[in-house]
Amino acid sequence: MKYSQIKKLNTHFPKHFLWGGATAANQIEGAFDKDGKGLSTSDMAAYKDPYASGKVDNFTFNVTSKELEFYENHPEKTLFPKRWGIDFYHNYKEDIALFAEMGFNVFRLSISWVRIFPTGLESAPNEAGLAFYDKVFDECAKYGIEPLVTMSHYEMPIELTKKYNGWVNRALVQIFEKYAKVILERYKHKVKYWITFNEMNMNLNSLYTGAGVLADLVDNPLQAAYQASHHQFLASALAVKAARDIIPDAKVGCMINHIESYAKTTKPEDQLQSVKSNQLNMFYPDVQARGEYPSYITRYFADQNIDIQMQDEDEAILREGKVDYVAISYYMSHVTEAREDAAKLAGSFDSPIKNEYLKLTQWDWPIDATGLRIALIKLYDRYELPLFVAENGLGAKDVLSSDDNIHDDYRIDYLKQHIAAVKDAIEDGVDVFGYTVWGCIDLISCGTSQMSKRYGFIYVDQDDQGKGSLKRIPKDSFYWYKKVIASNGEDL
Ligand code: BGP
Repeated sequence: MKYSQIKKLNTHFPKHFLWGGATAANQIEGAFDKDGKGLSTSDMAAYKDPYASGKVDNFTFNVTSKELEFYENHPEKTLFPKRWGIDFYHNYKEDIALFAEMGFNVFRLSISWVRIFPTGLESAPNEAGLAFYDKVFDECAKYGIEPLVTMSHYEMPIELTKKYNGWVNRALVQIFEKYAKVILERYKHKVKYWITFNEMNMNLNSLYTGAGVLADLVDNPLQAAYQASHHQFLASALAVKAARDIIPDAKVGCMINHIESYAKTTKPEDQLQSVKSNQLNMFYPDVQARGEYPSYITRYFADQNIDIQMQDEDEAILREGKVDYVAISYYMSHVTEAREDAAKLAGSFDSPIKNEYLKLTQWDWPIDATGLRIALIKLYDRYELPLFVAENGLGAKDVLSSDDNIHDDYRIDYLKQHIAAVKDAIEDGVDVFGYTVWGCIDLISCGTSQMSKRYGFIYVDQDDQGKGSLKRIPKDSFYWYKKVIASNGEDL
């Protein structure tokens, strides 16, 4: 027997590869005050922020206690685009039908915690909220679309921020566990694929968005980010355990925003920094996939004066709640070098060092399809667990042409390169089982709260002020992706 007969080279996407798109409740649903829903942290993330600056805020990842107080007292003075989304709440049938037309066999969406527990503290869940997702999952089932559900995607009850300052408080662990058990139980016959927390590593970047924490109320934001993350690790592990009890064939994943860090030069110190930056990026799946804190973090915590609170049972909880797969969002790579602030920059979206080989998006995000291949190879080497690309895509300002279409060849180009990179990674031996394009229908941008930063295959007629008919128009990329899916990734 020859080696090649035992180990086959994978030159194609696997037969049952999951193709689809990804969204988050707070960026699409709207109907922010319907059917008993409570207010979430994302309902309090403003686009136009008259209190802080009087001008359009281009980055809404952090909110201070003063801003929150102002928004609560003067909601009429600002814009909260995540309250209106794209009204998926009332258009889900039409939208899912369009996804089906493209051939999706998976749709990633999140459940809005505040539809289920409006303040997080109720003893019983809100039936109307639960019923909404039943309808959504049933609609998916009609077309053979597998839902992949994120339990917590950048939103949580604002009451938990006000009462506990979010995830820095250990009380959140049990509160979340209860929410997780309720949704697992309710949807056990409808949902098999789960992600516990979206991009947990972004806590380092966006304490409010990721962990519901008002950073001005903590002494040391970095310490708070790791403390909040520790509580989310526990909550995630408990949710994994609950999923195994409730849904025997459930697949539960963790997720990070993977930003690969290249060394600026071949200087050994720069190379070392790249190793360290990448370790920090993978710290989250290290804990969630291996079930324990990695040894390198001890020195990092000591260097950064971080000392988080743990309890005796925590190590066992983490060990027993290891995930089944690792999901990533992938948008860009970074460049790093040996410098004082390198550790801080490792967790940040913005890198001050440019990569001369890469073009940028309209929002200055470096476009690097090979970086996706590198990420997949490294993550598989590290965990030998199945991988899922839960987000990837191009945010761009689409313009409606005179024939009322969107000719988004730039998006097709971007996706073509990245899907080819996934295919190459599969040929490199990596086990990737699905790919969902971020914002498969135009939605409210997470970081900027703008509508005009569009990712979709489907255009939604709405502007940054929330004006428009909400009409859905398939873009050129819609027909292209349909062809990609129909050919199982052969026809790019
Ligand atoms: C990820 C988030 C998404 C999302 C995407 C694009 O970090 O999980 O919610 O929106 O990034 O980011 P943005 O909307 O800021 O362009």
